Amino acid sequence: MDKLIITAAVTGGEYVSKETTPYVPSTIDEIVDEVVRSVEAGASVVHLHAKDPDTGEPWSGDPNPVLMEYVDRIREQIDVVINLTTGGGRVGNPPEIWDELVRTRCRLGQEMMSLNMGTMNRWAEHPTGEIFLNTVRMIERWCGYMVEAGVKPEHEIYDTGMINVCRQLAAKGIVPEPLYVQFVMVGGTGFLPTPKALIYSLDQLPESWTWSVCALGRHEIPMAAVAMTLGGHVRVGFEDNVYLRYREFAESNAQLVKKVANIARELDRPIATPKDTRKILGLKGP
Ligand code: KMH
Ligand code: ZN
Repeated sequence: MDKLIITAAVTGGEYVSKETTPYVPSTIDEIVDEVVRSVEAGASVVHLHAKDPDTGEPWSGDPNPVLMEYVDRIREQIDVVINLTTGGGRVGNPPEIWDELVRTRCRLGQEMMSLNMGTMNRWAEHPTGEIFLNTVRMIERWCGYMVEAGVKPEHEIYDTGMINVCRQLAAKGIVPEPLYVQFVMVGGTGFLPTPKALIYSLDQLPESWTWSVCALGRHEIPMAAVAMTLGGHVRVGFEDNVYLRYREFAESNAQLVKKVANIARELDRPIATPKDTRKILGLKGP
């Protein structure tokens, strides 16, 4: 079993702002500090969305200059694998320009990017509306941009049908195998966050592929524990959950990272460093 890759989704993503919790980082200093704390707690990958520094809402307009500053500032502070979003960065941008925004975003110095593997109804209110648009043609183009730039796609899977879209990408040679997939267990309009749903999905995954799990809210830590025992990797952080325990806000993403790191240690599952993670996922390095 590989060492455990812990991803910290520190910025709160598209749905968590200062209105949700006062602890979500939104200024660049806050975000860099949360990244450093999360890496010191055991994270080897950080996943980032561009945020409005005052409100913590998703950045409206071209997110790339904001994300580039995050990458540069983080690189000055600490070694970590950086994963930039493509599901985010749509607020205030018409779909006609998403392609160009993503193509440009492939070259900000990060090693990984999220790639959402299908269109679905959103599981929460969002400024861009009810539909989370990811057509097969978009996915194929964006995947091509990532591979061309030497960036590793993290294939976000919200339902089993999306595993087949991953298989088609590999079969068409658009992305080299083994793929790295993440089961995004959002409940609501996607996977129910249950061990049964995960095991059913794993049955359909080619043996050589590596995988991670993220689940929302109170399901985050229990599903992380299940994933760890099954040999998978985990994602935690304010993008998926803002509570340390029932009705108690986590004051830092690092507290959530520490929780899963402690569970891993009790399971004698060593935790991957950024260097280990680059080896496990075949990353080119910063
Ligand atoms: N929002 C998460 C549930 C992305 O950023 O493109 C999955 C995610 C996707 O992080
Ligand atoms: Zn995200």
